[in-house]
Amino acid sequence: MPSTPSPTFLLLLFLLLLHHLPLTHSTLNTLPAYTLQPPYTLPLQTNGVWHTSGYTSSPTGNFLRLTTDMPSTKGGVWTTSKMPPLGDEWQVTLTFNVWGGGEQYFGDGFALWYTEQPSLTGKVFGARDYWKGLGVLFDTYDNGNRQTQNHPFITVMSNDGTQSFIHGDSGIQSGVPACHSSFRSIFKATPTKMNPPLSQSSTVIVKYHRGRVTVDMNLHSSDTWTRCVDVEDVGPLGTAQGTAQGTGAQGKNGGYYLGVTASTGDLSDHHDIHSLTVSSANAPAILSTVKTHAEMIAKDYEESKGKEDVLLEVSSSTPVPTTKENGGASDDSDEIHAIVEQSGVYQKLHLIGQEHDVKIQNIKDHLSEQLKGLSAHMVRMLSKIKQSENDILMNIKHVETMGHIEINDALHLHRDTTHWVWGILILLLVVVVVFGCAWKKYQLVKKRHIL
Ligand SMILES: [Ca+2]
Repeated sequence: MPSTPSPTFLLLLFLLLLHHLPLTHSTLNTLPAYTLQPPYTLPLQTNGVWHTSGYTSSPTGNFLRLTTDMPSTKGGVWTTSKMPPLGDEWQVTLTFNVWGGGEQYFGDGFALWYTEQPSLTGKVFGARDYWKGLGVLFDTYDNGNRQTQNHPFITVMSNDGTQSFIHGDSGIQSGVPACHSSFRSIFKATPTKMNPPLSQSSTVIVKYHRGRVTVDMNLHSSDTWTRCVDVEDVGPLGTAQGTAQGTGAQGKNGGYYLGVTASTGDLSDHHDIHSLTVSSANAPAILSTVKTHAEMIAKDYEESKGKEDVLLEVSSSTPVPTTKENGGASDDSDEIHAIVEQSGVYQKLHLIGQEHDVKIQNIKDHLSEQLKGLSAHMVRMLSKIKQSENDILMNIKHVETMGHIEINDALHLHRDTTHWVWGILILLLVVVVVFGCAWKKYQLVKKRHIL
């Protein structure tokens, strides 16, 4: 971030920001100081606004992992102090992934809290029971119906400190609004596959408006938003009147603590938080002020510099000229710098850049998974080929062994047969010679008698 960006540069930043701002939440302004977004390092670099607890980690820096897929863990991320008063209309947008190797049984889940006190541990998804405030509970394990799991369920529970969240009761507490929502992904080892892929994270928007709480879900980066819960007459939730400063300002009528917690029990899952944004109608609408000041300062700056290459100038760290004509501009520039920093322009641009990084990382992860799957397949194929080769060699050896025995037997038999034949032949030869001699002698005797 340049230390002394020029007014024109600020104006360009502002216009770029306006281009990227969601138009659907025009009445709500973001409190940038309370935004959670990658890259993450622990401890969190959020000027002390957020802190993590328990098993929370950030293996890649692209998300906060509240729990890993291992039993009996708890993790969370909470605001260090109470939120500024959010007024009677505010919302929290949370992007996340819940996933693990369990195909039928998994748990326990996570929760988004807006409560009077933070809670770093407890039996309700890593936070304590009997809380005061709002809990949006993402329950992935049906404690009460273990034969036919019907979860995950999302439950909205406003509590005055006297109610207990019941894990049993078929997993859905009587009288407490809830909806079924398949926000979980399953990792299958064989074949290696994530379904749905982790690149398709889910997003929930929890909105409070004058006692009405709505929960809207976008599952796995789809094009569809689904109204999950819509409940009226939710009690006051730290909504005392005042002006949210968006910079951690406190007041005796301040709001509640905001937090996200997760837990695992006998069953487990990864609970990953990608980003969190808080918006409030009570937050100062400083963007229009920024625009007015930015336009004014940019105009003065342009007039003072003529038609030079402004973009080239502002890209350098050259300070804004402080001539007599621009003295007022310099003061305004400091003011606009402060306002822009408070408005979260830099943070928003940084977020845009990070979103691209996250998408690229997701593509890399996806390709890596595909490669791993292909590699595993190749290893299995090579193993089968090797096994077939061994079988063939064994068969050849067996045939050779069998053939050797038969040939030896044949040769042996042949030798035996030959030996017997030679005896007969010699005997016949002797008989022939004797007969020949006898015949010759007979002829001589016969010839003498005739003569
Ligand atoms: Ca449960």
